[in-house]
Amino acid sequence: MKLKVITSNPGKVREYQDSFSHLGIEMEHLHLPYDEVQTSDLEEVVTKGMEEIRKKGVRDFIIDDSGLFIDDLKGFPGVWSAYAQKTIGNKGILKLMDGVGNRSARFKCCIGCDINGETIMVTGVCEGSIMDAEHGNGGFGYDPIFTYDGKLSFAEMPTEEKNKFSHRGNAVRLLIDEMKKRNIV
Ligand code: ITT
Repeated sequence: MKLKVITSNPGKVREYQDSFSHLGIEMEHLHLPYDEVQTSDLEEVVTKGMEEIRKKGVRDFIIDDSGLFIDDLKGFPGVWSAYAQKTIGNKGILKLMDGVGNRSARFKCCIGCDINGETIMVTGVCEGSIMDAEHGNGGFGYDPIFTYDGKLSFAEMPTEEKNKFSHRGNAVRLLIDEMKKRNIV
């Protein structure tokens, strides 16, 4: 079985490839830009994105909308995570966190999957905190400043290890459960 991963982000494709390889599902990277509606809801972005992609006649695909939510910044960057990463970047986030006592944060990942004519939507969360500086060269986006265990950043872990604990890894496990219930895998 083949699933298209529709994203501009090759890092996401690597993570999906690692998560699905044991099921014999092959991931194919497809660049197909779709509108990411401005909303406070990851699920809404995914629902609208899936509608738009289906209208183009594409089937059997995955999209995900993810974000980093920092408690002391009232959930910022949250749904503006892509914009904040492109503009202020990790250094800008660290600056905003200067002197902040509570560094708790969570990553969320909402996956929308179109498969065999069915729609599956799941959301995975990973609780953690913002580190004091950037650590590691792996991963992508906010990985160098996020730690789930207070020790290593996601950028210091191989993909396989990040997937064990990450928001996307947790969302994929929920997705696979749903696929099993529907006898897709
Ligand atoms: P697509 O929308 O094209 O899939 P994107 O990178 O813009 O790719 P998102 O909108 O889902 O993806 O992500 C919002 C931001 O959060 C973006 O800057 C990502 O790099 C970052 N991000 C998402 N997942 C992440 C992860 O697992 N680790 C670190 N940063 C992540």
